[in-house]
Amino acid sequence: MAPTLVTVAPTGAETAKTDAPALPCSLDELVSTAKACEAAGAAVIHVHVRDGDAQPTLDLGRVTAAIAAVREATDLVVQVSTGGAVTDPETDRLRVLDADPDAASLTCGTVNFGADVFVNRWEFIETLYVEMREREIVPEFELFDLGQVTTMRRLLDKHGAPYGGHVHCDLVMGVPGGMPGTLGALTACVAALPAEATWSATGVGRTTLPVLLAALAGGGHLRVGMEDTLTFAPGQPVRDNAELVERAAAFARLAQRPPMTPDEARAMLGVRDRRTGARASGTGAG
Ligand code: KMH
Ligand code: ZN
Repeated sequence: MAPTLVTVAPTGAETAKTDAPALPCSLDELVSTAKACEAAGAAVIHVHVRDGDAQPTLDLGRVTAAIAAVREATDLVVQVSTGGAVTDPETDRLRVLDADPDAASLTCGTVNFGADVFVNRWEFIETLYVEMREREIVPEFELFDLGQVTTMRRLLDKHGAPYGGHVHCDLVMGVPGGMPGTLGALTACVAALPAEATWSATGVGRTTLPVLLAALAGGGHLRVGMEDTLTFAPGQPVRDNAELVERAAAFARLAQRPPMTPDEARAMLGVRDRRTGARASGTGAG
C-alpha cells in the first residue's frame, strides 16, 4: 500500500487570531508550527501569510520571507496559496509565484464561500497554470466541487501536463457553498479524476473526520490544519496544528499507509528541490 501524503494547512485567511490564539500568524509562529508538524508526520505545508496585525496579506516581501524561513528550518515541501483571501485581487494572487515556492495551490473555479464568493475566472486559472509551469512550480489543484474537476481536465487538455509531469489534487469538502463532505461527493469526484492523478481530501469543520477516514479508505492522501478545522472534538478547540497532524498520521498508520517523508512527497509530486546545502543532500534533519 502506498504511504500517505499529509499536508498541513496551518493558518488560512479566514480565521481571526483573536478567535483562535493558537493560529500561527507571525513568522516565528509559522516556523515553529512547520517544525512541529514535520515532526508529527507532515510532508507538505500550505502557506498563507499574515501581516504584523495578524491580517492576511499577499505582500511579496512577507511571502518570500515566510517561504525562505520554512525552507531553511524544515524539509517540508512549501506550497504557497494563490487563493489568498476572498478580497484579494488577481494581480496580488499571481505575484506570490515570484516568491519561488516549491508548489502552489490552484483553484479551478468560482465557488460560494460562506457569505462571500471565491472568484476564479477561467482566464485567470489559465494564467496561473501557465505561469507556474514557466517558474517550475508544481500546482496543487484545489477542487471545491465536481464542476471544478471538469475545469481541471479542460485545463490539462488545453495546456498539457504541469511542471513535474504529475497531477495532484486536493478535494476541499464541506465549505458552505462547495460540495458536501460526504462519501458520495468524494466518490463522484475521484471517479472523474484522470486515472494517473493522485488526490488528497480535506473536510472543513465537522466533516474533517468523515472525510479523512473516507480518503484513507479510498487510497487518497490527507490535508489537515487550522485553515480548515478549529475544533478537535465537540466542545474541544484544537490545541495546535501538530495535534491535527498527529491524529492524521495515527489514522494513516492504522490504515497501514504511514505518512510519507518530504523527500517521498517531492518524488511523487515532481517537485524541484530548491533546498541548498545539507538539506538538499538529504542530511538536513533538525
Ligand atoms: N482562502 C480561500 C478564499 C487556496 O489557498 O488556494 C481560498 C483558499 C484556497 O484558501
Ligand atoms: Zn488555502
